[in-house]
Amino acid sequence: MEVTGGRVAIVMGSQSDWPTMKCAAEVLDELEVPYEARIVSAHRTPDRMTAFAKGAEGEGFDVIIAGAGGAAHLPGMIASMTHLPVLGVPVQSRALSGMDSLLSIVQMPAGIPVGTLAIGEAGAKNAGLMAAAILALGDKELSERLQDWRAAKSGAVGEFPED
Ligand code: RP5
Repeated sequence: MEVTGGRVAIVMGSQSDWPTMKCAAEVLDELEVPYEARIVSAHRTPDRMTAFAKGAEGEGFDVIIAGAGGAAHLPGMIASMTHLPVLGVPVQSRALSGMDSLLSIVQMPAGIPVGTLAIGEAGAKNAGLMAAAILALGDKELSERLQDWRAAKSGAVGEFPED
């Protein structure tokens, strides 16, 4: 599901981040949470980043998921320009396997928080789930869908390994 001006913004520094960040989109689709995905680079399109961050609330977004790799300034820069919750996804980089991304995103100075998830696809998926959990605080139907989703995942775990 892709709805312009949806409640979750998924932004990423590059087209090359999309294979990772679409894991957030997929889980939001499963939970029927509207989102919009955009490419917003802190380094290559700083004006676009600023316009996005300053306009996000006015566009109707409630939560921002921001993914970037390498010198990953995007989540922190966005967080500096909006009071909306920002969830950061460190994209796995080629040179340093995402450790550079992780440390760039997680080590925010006190006062400007970024909720940092794991490196790569697991982090993107969990960012989608975290965004849904935040929205579910004020949305009983979404809360029920999220609880059902989690129960289904638990129920799918076998008790014994199979060959
Ligand atoms: C970052 O640089 C992006 O978030 C991406 O993870 C990384 C590499 O970008 P490309 O060179 O693939 O466009 O800004």
